[in-house]
Amino acid sequence: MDIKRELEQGLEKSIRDSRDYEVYVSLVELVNRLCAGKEQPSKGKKLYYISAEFLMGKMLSNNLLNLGIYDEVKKALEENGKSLEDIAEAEAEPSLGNGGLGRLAACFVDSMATLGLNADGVGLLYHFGLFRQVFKDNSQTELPDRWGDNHKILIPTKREYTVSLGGKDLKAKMYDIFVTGYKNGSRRLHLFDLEGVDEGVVKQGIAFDKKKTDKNLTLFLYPDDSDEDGKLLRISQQYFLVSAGAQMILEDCEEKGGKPEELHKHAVVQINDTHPAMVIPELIRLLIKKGVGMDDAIRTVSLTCAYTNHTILAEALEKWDYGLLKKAVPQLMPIIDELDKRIKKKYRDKSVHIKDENNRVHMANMAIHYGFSINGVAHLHTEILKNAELNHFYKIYPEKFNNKTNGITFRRWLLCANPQLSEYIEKLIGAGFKSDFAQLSKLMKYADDEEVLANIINIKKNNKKKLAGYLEKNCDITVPLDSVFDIQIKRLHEYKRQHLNALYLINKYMEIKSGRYPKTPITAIFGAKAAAGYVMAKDIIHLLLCLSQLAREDGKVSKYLNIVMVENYNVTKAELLIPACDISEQISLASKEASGTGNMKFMANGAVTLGTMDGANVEIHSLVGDENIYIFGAKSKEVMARYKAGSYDPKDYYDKNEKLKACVDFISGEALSKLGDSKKLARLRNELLTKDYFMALPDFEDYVEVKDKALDDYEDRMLWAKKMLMNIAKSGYFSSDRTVEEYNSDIWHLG
Ligand code: 26V
Repeated sequence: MDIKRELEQGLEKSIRDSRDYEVYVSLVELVNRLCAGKEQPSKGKKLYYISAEFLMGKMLSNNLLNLGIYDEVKKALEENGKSLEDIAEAEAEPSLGNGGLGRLAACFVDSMATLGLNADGVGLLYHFGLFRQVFKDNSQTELPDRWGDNHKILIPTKREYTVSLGGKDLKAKMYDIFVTGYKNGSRRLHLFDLEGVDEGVVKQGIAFDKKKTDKNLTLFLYPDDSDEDGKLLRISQQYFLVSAGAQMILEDCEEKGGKPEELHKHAVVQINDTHPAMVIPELIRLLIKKGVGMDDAIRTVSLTCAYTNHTILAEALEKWDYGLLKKAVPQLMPIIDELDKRIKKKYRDKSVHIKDENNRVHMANMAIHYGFSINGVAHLHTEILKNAELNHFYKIYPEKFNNKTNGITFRRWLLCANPQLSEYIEKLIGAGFKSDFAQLSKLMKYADDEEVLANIINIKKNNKKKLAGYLEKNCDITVPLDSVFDIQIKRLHEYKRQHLNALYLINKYMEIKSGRYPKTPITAIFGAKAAAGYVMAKDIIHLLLCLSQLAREDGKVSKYLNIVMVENYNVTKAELLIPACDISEQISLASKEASGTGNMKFMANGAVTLGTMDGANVEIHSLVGDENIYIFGAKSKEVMARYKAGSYDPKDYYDKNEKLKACVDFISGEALSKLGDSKKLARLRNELLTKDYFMALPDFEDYVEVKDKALDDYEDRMLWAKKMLMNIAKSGYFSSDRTVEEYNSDIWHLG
């Protein structure tokens, strides 16, 4: 292909005379043309992956790589005075997701396209996405993320559907994004947008009139739902997604000549967490409208829908007030009533009912009864679902429960994010690993090869340099290149325990102040957004930012300890941070992190995990063995027993351990209060001392000991490099291609 000619035709001028953004647009158009040419007619049963989030990240480089024209394009641009890296920067990151669940959905559509499955994504087109995080006075503030100026990736389609909300008819318009498969066909992500959405309703920050559903419906992902209007808006968004999605699915089925009462022969719907669970009653409702009887409609929908659980945190298992549902979606209530009635007739056990005594509708319960599969996302997580959290359901439907350990797309997270490492691996073991990541295990034969280990260290150094350059330019912070990069990046949540890391850093700070210096300087890096209304999470961000300032402004300390909080952490930043990491912090309270996927990305890039026996850490541990991971803290059984006993008191640990006491007190002490808001800091200390719901205090001592051991081991660079290599070599299991293949062979059964 003559790339230059292709691009310049679109530009109507030379590449050289075009601005980066113009070249970007022309490249997107080229990508879309190529994708359209690769589409295959949809044959046989089709999978719809329906999700409130798709955290796609920037798409250009990944698409070029998958289409096999990355090098060609790079060269053509360079010959015409442009750099692909600069042009890729012109792309804004689509803000269509929040965290792991959304990023997983993005990895899955990449794998579906790569594997050539008849499968598409279905989601919403949020104009302002989650929010853009800005730090002010050492605190998080939120602004709308105006990524939409980047609408070039969106392809308008002819499809539109009417969705009734609160008795009013609204119009859903469908836009598509092409998803490229690696050296294979392409698939589509279908996103619904409200016709007539009005960006002007957003006034200050991310505040807006929540009542104006006909104007605001697809503005934000997870708008604040602390009041009734917010809850109504969330329900409305969810229904808008599933109603438009269900209409599309039935239309597809009809187009293929399928009978509505045999929907399950033509479609399978994977429900990504509870947000889209209303697709079940909506499909039933639509089938009944088409003349299918209630029994048949329930039967075929139950054979069509499968549900993935991504969390055991009670607040995330959605329960909607019946009255609110009735206000937003009255048409759905007769169906929900019927589904509930059938369950109540069969089971006396209240814990499996759909509508509870407080008139709340349990979305997960509905999805388990009226779907044919329920899966957890890592071995431990599924075991906890079966044996504890959803045990009552497991007893009824043991055959429905299955595990699908999460995965990541190595195309983005290794090939694109870490080209130097990827090229080096190719030199060592050939290119086969690029389409079969299990082949990374061939690297094991180099575990004692000093030249290989030295090269891996060198690549890590280059990635650290790149990150340091970015931090210098964008965050005005200089980090020593010879320091150990210790990174914790993920949503901010108490169960993920960023504050446990903070307690460690306080301890380290105090050690340095008292003249005990680490052998190698430490650079601790965080990236995290806190939900706008989540007070404790925001207090933790405040603590981290104050700590960062404290270390930075103390010349004696900053030589040994730097604390960096990256603003507005997103996929693009993750791609820069992960390849530069030495120590990957995965320190959730055991039993709380369903899987984690960052842990897998770090591992593939040669970082060594410091973590609890939680989520997929457990599987990482069994793959790499004790010597290539640092495990600490209470195990899940112990934690669950502690909750059950109800006798945990953080004060017991605080009183017993002088070091811990000093660290906890430091939070609201003079040094930090001078830099921040003493009320917020005192509130945080008090929360830890009186509640500590996620049990950071009991794990503190072990965490300090094991982390210090990891830092000590880091001193022997060759030994450390061997650990890096072993992690890379064992990471292939976590390819999302493997996960998606398992979904297909166990759940979807696509041809
Ligand atoms: C729940 C809620 C509840 C109300 C407020 C907004 C909100 C937003 C998202 C969620 C669901 C979060 C579920 C989630 O992201 N789970 C993550 O899924 C990953 C992929 O399976 C997994 O690796 C992480 O461990 C899990 O936390």
